Amino acid sequence: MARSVQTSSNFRDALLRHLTYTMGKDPEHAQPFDWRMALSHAIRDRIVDTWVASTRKTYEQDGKRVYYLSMEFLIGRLLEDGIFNLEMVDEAKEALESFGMDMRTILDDEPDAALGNGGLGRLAACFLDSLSTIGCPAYGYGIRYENGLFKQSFVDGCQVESPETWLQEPHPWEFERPEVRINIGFGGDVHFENGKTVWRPAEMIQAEAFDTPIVGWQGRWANTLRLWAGRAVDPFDLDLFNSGDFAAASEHEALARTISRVLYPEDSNEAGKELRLKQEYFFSAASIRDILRRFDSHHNDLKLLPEKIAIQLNDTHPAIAGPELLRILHDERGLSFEESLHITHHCMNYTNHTLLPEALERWDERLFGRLLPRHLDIINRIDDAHYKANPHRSLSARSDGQVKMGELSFIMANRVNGVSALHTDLMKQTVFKELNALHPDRIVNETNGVTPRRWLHSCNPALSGLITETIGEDWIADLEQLEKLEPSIEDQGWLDRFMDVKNANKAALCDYVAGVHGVNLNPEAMFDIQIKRMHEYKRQHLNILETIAHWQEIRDNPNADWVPRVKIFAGKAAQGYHFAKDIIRLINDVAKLVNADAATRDVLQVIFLPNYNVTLAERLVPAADLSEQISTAGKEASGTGNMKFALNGAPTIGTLDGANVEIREHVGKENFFLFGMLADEVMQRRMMHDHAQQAINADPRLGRALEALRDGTFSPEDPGRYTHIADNLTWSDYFLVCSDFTDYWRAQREVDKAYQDRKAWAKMAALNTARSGWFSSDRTIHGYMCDIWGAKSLIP
Ligand code: NBG
Repeated sequence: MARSVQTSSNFRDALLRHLTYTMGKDPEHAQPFDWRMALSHAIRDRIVDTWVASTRKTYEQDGKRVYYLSMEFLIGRLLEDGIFNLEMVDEAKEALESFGMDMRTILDDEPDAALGNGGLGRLAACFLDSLSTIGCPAYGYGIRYENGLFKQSFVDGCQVESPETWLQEPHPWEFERPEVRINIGFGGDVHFENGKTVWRPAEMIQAEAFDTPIVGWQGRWANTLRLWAGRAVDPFDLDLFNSGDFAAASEHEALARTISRVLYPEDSNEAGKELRLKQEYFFSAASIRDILRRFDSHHNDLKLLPEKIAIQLNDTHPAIAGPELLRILHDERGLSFEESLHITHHCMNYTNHTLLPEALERWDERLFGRLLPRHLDIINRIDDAHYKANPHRSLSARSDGQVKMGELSFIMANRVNGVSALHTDLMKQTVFKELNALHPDRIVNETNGVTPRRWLHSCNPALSGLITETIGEDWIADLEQLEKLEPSIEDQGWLDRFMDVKNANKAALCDYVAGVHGVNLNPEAMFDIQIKRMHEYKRQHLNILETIAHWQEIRDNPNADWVPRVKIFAGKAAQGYHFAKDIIRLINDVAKLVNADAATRDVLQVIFLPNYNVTLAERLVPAADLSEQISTAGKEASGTGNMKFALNGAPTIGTLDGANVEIREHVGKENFFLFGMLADEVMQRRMMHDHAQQAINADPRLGRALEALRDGTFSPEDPGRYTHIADNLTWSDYFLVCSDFTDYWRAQREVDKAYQDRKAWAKMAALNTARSGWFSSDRTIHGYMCDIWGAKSLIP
C-alpha cells in the first residue's frame, strides 16, 4: 500500500517535472496539449528504461533479429497504449486529477498516426505489439510519412480529401537520429571497373532515421520502429541564394522531402507511380544498409547472415530489398553471385496479402531500369538462375516489358506465407500455382491475428474488467484463456453483466455521434457495423442495397414487429477510385432520406462516419452488435476487423471468405450468420453471362431496390446520379452482389429473429468473445517465429 502511494506521488512529480522543464509551462496556464506532452514524456521515460535494457540484452545474447519491412504501420495513438501496457492507468489518472485534469480529454488530444491504408498496415502494428510482448528482438522498418493517408470529410455526401497533419505538432514518441543518415541513389549508369561492377547513381537522397520504442505488455520488453524520412544531401545552395534565386536555393530539400510526404493508397491508379517506386527503394535500401551495419558491428563473416537475421517482406512493396542485399554482397563486398544469392535467399521471406490481380505490383521495365539500372540486371540474373534450375518453368519474374514483384518475391524468398487458411490454399491454386509446384515446401500459412492489448483490454476496459474479474488477468498475454469464460456464460447474472457492458459501450458511442455529428442514434437498436476500406470486393454496396430493400419493406408495412437497427458505415476510398466514392455518396444519400422518414426512423437509421482510422475503430468495435464481413468469397485474404468484432462480442454476418472460415470454426456455426456462395461457386457463377439478370428476375426485392437507384429516389435533385451503379450491378456485377443478395437478405432476417430473443443473443455474443482467443497476434507471431524465422524470445 505504502509503496503504491509512493510510486503515484513519484509519477505525479514526473508529470509536473515534464510540464515545467520539458514544456516550460506552469500548471496554472497549461493547455491540454501541454498536459498531453508532459504525460507522454513521463510515460516515455518508463518505456525508455525497458527499451535500453532490451537493446542491451539483444546485443549480449546475439540471438537472431527479425526485421519487418513494411510500407505501412497503422499504429494509431500511442499514449493510451503505453499507459495500458505499463499498467499505469490508475496512476496516470490520479496524477492528472490531482491537477484538476481529466485523463480522457488529455488522451483524446493525441492525433492518430495514420501511416497506412488498412488491414496490411494495422497488422504490422499488431505484430510490433506482439513481438515486444513476446520478447522477440525485432525492428519494424518503414517510412515516416509527414502527411500519412489523407483526412476524409464529406461535402454534400461526397468524400473530400485533405492532408493529414499528425506531424504538425511535436511528436513525443520519436527520437530523431541525425547520426543515422544513409545516402540512397537513383538513376545513373552501371560501369565495369577493375573487375567490379559499379553503379553510379545520378541522384542522391538521404534517409534519416527516427526511432519509436514499442513497448510490450507489462513493460517487459521494447523493440524499435525505425521510420525513414527524406532529406537532401546538400540541403541549401548558398551560391544560388546569393545570386538571388531563393526558391531554387532550397529546391533540393523540398524535392528530397517529397519522398516521405504521402502514402499512396495501394489501389490507386497510375498517378505517382514513379514516386511510389522511389519510396519503395528508398526505405528498403536504407533498411538493408542499417541491418548490415548492425550485423557488421559484431560479426565479420557474411555467411553467418542467415543465422543472425530474418527479413520479412510485408507484401511486395519492399521486395527490392532482395536485389539490394544481393547487390551489396556481390558488387560491394565481393562475394560471388551464387553465394550472394544463396545468402539473400536464406534471409528473405515474403507475406502475400491479396490475390486481386490489380493489386499485385508490376513495374514497367523502362521506368525500373531508369531508376534502378543495376537492380534490373540483378533481377535478370536471379530470374536466369531460377530458370536454369527449373528449365521447364513457364513463368518468369520479367515478362511483357514488366518486372513482376510477386514472382520475384517468391523466387527470392525462403518462405512465402498467406494470411488465412483459405487464402493460402487459393494462393497455391491460383497466383502461385506453378511456383508452388516447383517449390512445394515454400508456402506456409500464418493466419492473421490482432493484439488483445489494444483491441480488447484498452479499447473496451469495461469488458476487460469483467473478464479479469471472472478468470484473472492472464488472458491479456494468453488470449486462449478466454475459453475459461464458458462456464460463466451459463450464468444469467453474468450474461446480464456482459450485456450491460455492451449497452454502456453503445450509449457511449451514441454520445460521441451526437456530440461530434449531431445525429441521435437509438441506443436500443441493434448496432450493425461495416468498417473497412471502400472496395467493390468488400461489397459495401451489397449492404446498402439490402438496407434499401429493408426500408422499402418497412414502408410497405410500417406496423409490423420490426427489429430496430442502426446501420453504421465507415471507410476511406482511394482518391482515384470513383466507383467506391460513388458508393460512399450513395450511402450518405440513403442516410439522409431514411433518417428523415417518419414512417421508418424508429426502426431504421443509417450513418456513414467520416475519417475512419484506428481511433474511430476503437470506439466502434466495442459498441457493435453485428459485424458485417460480406466480401465476395475468394477475395478477402483474411480480414482482421472480423477478429476484433468477434473478440468484443459481436457475431458475424459473413461469407466463407478469408479468416471468416476459421472464425466460424472457432465460435461455432450456430454463433455465426453464414450466407453466400463459396469461392469455387463464385468462379463457376461468373462463367454464366447473365448471372446478375437471373438473380434480379428471381428476387423482386432486389429489382425494386435497384429501381430506386435508377429513379432518383435518393437524389431527386440529380435523378441520374446512381444509374451507373444500378447498370454496373445489372450488366456486369463482377463481385456478384446480385447473385448473393437473396441469401444475404435471408441471413439478415435470421439475425433479426435471433436478436429478438435477447437472452439467446447475449449467449451468442459472449461465446464469440470466449472462443476468439486463437485470433491473437501473439499466436500468429509465435507461428512466424517457429515456421519462418527460427527466432527466439529473450524474455526469461
Ligand atoms: C489486406 C487484405 C486483408 C488482410 C490484410 C492483412 C492488402 C493488400 N491486403 O484481407 O485485404 O486482412 O491485408 O493481411 O492490404
